[in-house]
This record gives sequence, C-alpha cells and structure tokens, in this order.
Amino acid sequence: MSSEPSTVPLSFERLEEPEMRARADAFFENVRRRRSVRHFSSEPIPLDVVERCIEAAAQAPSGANKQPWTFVLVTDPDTKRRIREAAEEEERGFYGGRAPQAWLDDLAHLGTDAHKPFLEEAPALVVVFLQRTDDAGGRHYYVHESVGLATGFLIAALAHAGLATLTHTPSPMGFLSEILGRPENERPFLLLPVGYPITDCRVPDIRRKPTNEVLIRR
Ligand code: IYR
Repeated sequence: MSSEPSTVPLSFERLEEPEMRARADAFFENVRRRRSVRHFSSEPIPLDVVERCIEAAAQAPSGANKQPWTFVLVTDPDTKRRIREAAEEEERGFYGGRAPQAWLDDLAHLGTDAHKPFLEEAPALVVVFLQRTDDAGGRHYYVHESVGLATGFLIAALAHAGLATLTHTPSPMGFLSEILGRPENERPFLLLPVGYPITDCRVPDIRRKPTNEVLIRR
C-alpha cells in the first residue's frame, strides 16, 4: 500500500501582463549583455554575493530531486595557481596536437590559446562538480541535464548580480578532483572564473543567432 506523497502550498506570484513583459525584457537585456570574459581584474569581489548566487544555482530542478552537484568556491591564491598550472599543461597538449585541426579552426575567432592567466587573476573560481551517484553509491538521474541547469542558473545569477564569468572547460579536467580533494563519485563539470572585467576589456565580436533561427512556432 502506497501512502500519499506529502505536499505543501505552492508559493507562486501571479503578475499583471505589463509587469511580466517588463521582467522578461529586463532579464533578456541582462543575459544579452552577458559575455564570456577572459580578462579579469584582480580586484576583490563580495564573496557573500557569489555564495548567494551558488545558493540560487542549488535551487535548480534535478532528476528525482537528487541535486547531484557540488560547488567548490576557490579563492586561495596557492590553489588557484595550482589549478592554472595544471590547466595550462592540459591545454598545451590540446593546442599542441591533441585537438583536431577542425576544432582549432572553430576556436580561431575566439583567440584562445594554452595561456590561462585568468585562473589566477580572477578573485574567485567556482568549480562545479557533478555527482555520478550519492555518497553511498545510490543512483542519480539525468545528471548532466541537472548540473547543466544549475550551472545556467549560476551564470545568470552572477550576471544579474553584476559579476562577470567565463565558462571554462579545460580538457581533460580530472586534475580538479585531485587538487580540490573531491571524492570518487564526483566529476568536474565546469570551471567558472568570477570577478570584474579589466577596464576597457574587449571580447570577441560574435553574435547570437537571430530568433527566427532558434524559435519555431507550430
Ligand atoms: N578548453 C580550451 C579550448 C576551448 C574549447 C571550446 I569548445 C571553447 O568554446 C573555448 C576554448 C580552452 O579553454 O582554451
């Protein structure tokens, strides 16, 4: 015999349409302006803001509500230096032969290379880990979807709070588990340098696809 699942009242704010439009526009303007930043100022940032954004990320939906994520907030200069050194070693392998030429051609317009000073210059790194299972080996579900959603929340929350980020994926990134002492059931998912851009920061001249290429109405 199965008992009824327990429920609580939904907290939902019904808005007037003009207010809905204003909020949708404000969010759009914020994420439209957001760009991946590769030149960070070393100026300190309010870490309580970053922690609040991580709390926001952890409100994301997840498979069976397993919340299969861990966020490691790195500010210790020595740890950042070790991460930079390990990442640059992997990236030298990537740019120096492991990456197929077609991939390097696709990256050329971004101007990236194996040099990753932002890993030390940014005041904070948020390293997102996914949990393949729980601590006791119990199953997690839709892990990549779930952690991708939480990471999207995190990037949007940080941009909304006035902080710049880079979605960085050194490859392979197993070194992050080792340096940060993460358990066997976790895998690195994404590395997010967080901070303020340098003054007069420049970014690649790239565009998002127009709406008619990404939205189909039926
Ligand atoms: N991880 C490398 C290469 C790289 C790959 C992709 I896909 C990018 O969008 C950008 C960079 C690096 O960080 O340089």
